[in-house]
Amino acid sequence: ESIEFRRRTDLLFGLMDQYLKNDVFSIQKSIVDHVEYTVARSRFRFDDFEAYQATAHSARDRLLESWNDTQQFFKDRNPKRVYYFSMEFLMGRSLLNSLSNLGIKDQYAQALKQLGFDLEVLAEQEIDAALGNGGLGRLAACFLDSFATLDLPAWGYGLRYQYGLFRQNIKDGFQLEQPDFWLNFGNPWEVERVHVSYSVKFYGRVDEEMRNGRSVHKWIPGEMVEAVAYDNPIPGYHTSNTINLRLWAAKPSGGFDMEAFNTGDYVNAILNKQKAEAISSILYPDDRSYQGKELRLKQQYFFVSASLQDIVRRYKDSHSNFEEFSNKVALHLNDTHPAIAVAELMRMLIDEEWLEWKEAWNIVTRVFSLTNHTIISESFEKWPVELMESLLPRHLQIIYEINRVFLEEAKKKVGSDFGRLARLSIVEEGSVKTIRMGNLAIVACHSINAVSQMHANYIKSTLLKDFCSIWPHKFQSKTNGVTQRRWLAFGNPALGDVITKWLGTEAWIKDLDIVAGLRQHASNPQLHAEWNQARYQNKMRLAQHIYNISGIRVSVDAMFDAQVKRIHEYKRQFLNLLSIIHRYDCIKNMAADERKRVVPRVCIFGGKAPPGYEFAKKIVKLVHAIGEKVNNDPEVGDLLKVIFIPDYNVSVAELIIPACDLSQHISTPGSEASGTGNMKFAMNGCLILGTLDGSNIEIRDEIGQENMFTFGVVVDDVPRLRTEHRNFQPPREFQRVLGMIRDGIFGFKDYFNALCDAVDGETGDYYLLGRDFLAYLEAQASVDTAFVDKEKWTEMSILSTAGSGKFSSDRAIREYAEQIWRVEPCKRPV
Ligand code: NBG
Repeated sequence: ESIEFRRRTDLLFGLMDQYLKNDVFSIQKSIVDHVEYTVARSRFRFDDFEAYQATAHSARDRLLESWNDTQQFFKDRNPKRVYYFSMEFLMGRSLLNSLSNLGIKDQYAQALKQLGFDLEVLAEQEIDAALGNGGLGRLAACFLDSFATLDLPAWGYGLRYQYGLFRQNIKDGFQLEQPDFWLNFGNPWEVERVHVSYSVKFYGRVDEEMRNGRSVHKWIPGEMVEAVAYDNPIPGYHTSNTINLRLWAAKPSGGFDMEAFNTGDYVNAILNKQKAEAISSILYPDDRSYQGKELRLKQQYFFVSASLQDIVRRYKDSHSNFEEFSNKVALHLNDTHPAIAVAELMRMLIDEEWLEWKEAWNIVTRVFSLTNHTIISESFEKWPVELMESLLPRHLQIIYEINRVFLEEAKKKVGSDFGRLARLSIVEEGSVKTIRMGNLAIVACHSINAVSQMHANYIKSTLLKDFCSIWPHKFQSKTNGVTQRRWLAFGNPALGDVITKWLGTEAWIKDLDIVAGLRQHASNPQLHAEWNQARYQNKMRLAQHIYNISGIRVSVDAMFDAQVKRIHEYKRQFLNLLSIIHRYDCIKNMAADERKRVVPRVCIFGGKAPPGYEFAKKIVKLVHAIGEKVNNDPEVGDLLKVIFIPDYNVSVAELIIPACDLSQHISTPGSEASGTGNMKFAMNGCLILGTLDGSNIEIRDEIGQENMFTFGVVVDDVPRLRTEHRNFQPPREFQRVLGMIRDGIFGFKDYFNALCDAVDGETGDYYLLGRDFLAYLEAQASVDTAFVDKEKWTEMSILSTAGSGKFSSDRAIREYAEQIWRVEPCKRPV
C-alpha cells in the first residue's frame, strides 16, 4: 500500500509541481481557458461581462493557491486564532482589489489589453457584494483586509445573504427599494464547500435526565436546517497570506423530519422544507432597530451555531480536551448581533462536551470580546422571552442560569440597590419580559470596546455606566480605521502616485504613518501642481458620472461638497439642506455684481434611507425637490448645484471620495459613535466640515484644528440644551428657510411638514438643528473664504492626508490583536 501511496503522490506532485505563472502570456491563457471551460463561450467571441467573469475566475485560481497554502501553514503552526463574528460584511467589488493585493494588476491590464479589453472597464461589470448596511459592515470588510495584510491567523464568519442591501431606485425624487439580485449571475469570488456543513437546530423541547449522578439536558429539536460553507479568499497586500471569510447559507436538511414525507402530502412537505433557505435569504436593511423579528434571531443563531461547530471541530482536530481552548481561540462579536454565541458555546461545552458549568464559564469568559458601535440603547437588541423559549429553549435555560450567578456576584458589589440590579440584569421585567443581548454579552466578554475615544467616554457615563462601575477594567476604546489600500492606493491611484513620488517610497501602503512625511513638502508649489492635477482628474471623472445619471453638467472649478452616508436624523442631512436653501435665498437676493463673489458649489448627497423610516425618506425627496428648483434656476447657474447620487454603495463611494473638496460629518455631538467616511475623505485630501462628535475629534487632533472646519455645540451641553428648548428662540434665518419649505417653494407643500415640525415643533428639535444653525452658517462662510485662497486650500488638503496615518485599519487591528485578542502574526514564507 505504501508503494501505491508513493506512486500516487509522485504522480500528483508531478502534475502540480508549480504554481500558476503571472507573466502576461500565462495570464492570457488562463483567461481564455476560463472563457471556454468555465463561462462556456467561444474563445473567439465573448463580451465584456464574459471577459470579466473569466478574468475573475483566473484571479480566483491564484487566490486559491495562496489560500490553500496559508490554511495549511496555519494548521501546521497551530497559532492562537481570532474569529471575527459579524452579521455584516460590506465588501464591495473584488477584482481590482484582489489583483492589486496580489501585485499582479499591471500584468492583467496588459494581458487584457492585448486581447482587446480594458481592465478598468471590465471591473465595472462586477456587482458589489453589499452584505451590510453601513459603518459596521464596512468596518468588518476593512478589518479583513488588515488581518490578511498583517499576517494574522484570523477568520471572518458571517451569513451569505442571497439578497444584500436593497438597491435604491429614484422615481420622481422618491426612494424605491429594489431587491439586490447580486448572485443571479454567479459569484466567482466564492467557493462552495459542500463537505463543510453543519446541522443547526431550532424549536422543540429540553429533556432532563440523570446520567452518572449528574443531571444532563437533552435538546430535542423541532426543526433542523443545514448550514453550508461558502469560502471567500481575502488576500493581504504584499504578503503571501490569504485568509478566509466563511459565510453560511441555509439549505434544507436531508436526514431530519423524514416522517413528514410519509403522510402523503409529498409536495407540501418539500415546499415546507424549502422554507429553510429563507434563513439566509435577506439582510435586514435597517442598521439600528430590529423590532424583535423571529427571522432575525434565527439568522443570528444559525450563523453563530454553524461557526462555533466549525471552530470547535478545528480545535478538536489537534486537542483532546478543552484546557487549551482559550489559548488557541479568540472570538470577537461585532456588536451584540452574534451575542447568542455566549449561550451556544456554554451549551456545547456542557451538553455535548460534558464540562462542568464552572469550567465552561471559565472558558467562555476568556474567549469572547465585543465591540459596541452605537450610542442609542435601542441598538442593544432584546428578545422577548417567549420567542426565545420557543425558538431556543435550552439557551433560555442557560441564560437564566448565567443571570442568576451574575446577579449574585453583582449583589456583593452594589448591595441591595435594586434599581441598579434591575438595570444590570440580563432579563428585563416589564409588560413583555425580554432578554437583553447587550447585557448578556457584557457579562460574558472579557473586553468591551468603543470605536472612538469620545464614544468610550460617552458610553461609560451613560449606556454602560452601571456595568462600568462594577467592572471598569473591561471597557476600552479602539478608534476605528479604514484600509488605505482600497480607499487611497487603489481607489485613487492618481493621488497615490503623487504621494509615492514625494515620499520616495510605496511603503505607506502598508504603513500609513509614513504619510506624515508629506508635511515637509506641504507648501512646495511643484507638489501643489501635481496634487491638484490628480484631484482635478478625479473631479472630471465624477462630473462625468453626474452627467450620465442626471444630465446635469457641473463645473469642476466649483467646490465639490459631499455628504454621503446612511440617511438618519442624527446625521443631520436636514441641517445641510437648510443651509443650502439659505445659500440659494442669498444668491437670489444679491445684486449681479455681488454674485461674482459667490464661491460656486456642487452639493452632493448620497445614501439610503431605511425602508420603513419616513423621516429619512422625506429627506431623499427634499434633496431632489431642492435640486429641481435650484439646478433649473438660470439666475443661479453654476453658483449652486444640488445633486443626489442614487444607490450609494462601496463602488460609488470609490468614485466620490477622491473627487471631493469638502465633506460633511455634522451629527449632533453624542450621536455618531465614530464615523469612518470622515477618515476616507481626509486620507484623500478632502477637507472636513464637522461637529465635535465621534472620531472627528481625533481627526482634528491629528491633522490640526487649522486644517479642518469645526462648529457647534459640545457634547456636555447637549442634555441641558435639550431640556431648555422651550426657552430657545431659533434664529430668524432658520425660521425663514423652514418657512420657504412650508410655503411650498420647492413643491410638495405639506409633504415636508413633518421634517419642519421635528425641528421647530412642540417636540423640541432633539438633534439641535436650530441651536447649531448660525454656527454652521459661519463655518460654511469660512469654508468659502478658504476655498478662494487656492494655495492655502491645497496646503490644507495635503496636511489632511499627511495627518491621517492614525486612521488606517492596520493600526486599529494591531491594537485589537495586541490588547484584546493576544494573537500574533503567522506569516507564510514565500
Ligand atoms: C456604526 C456607527 C458609526 C461607526 C461604525 C463602525 C452601525 C450600527 N454603527 O459611527 O454608527 O463608525 O458603526 O464602528 O453601523
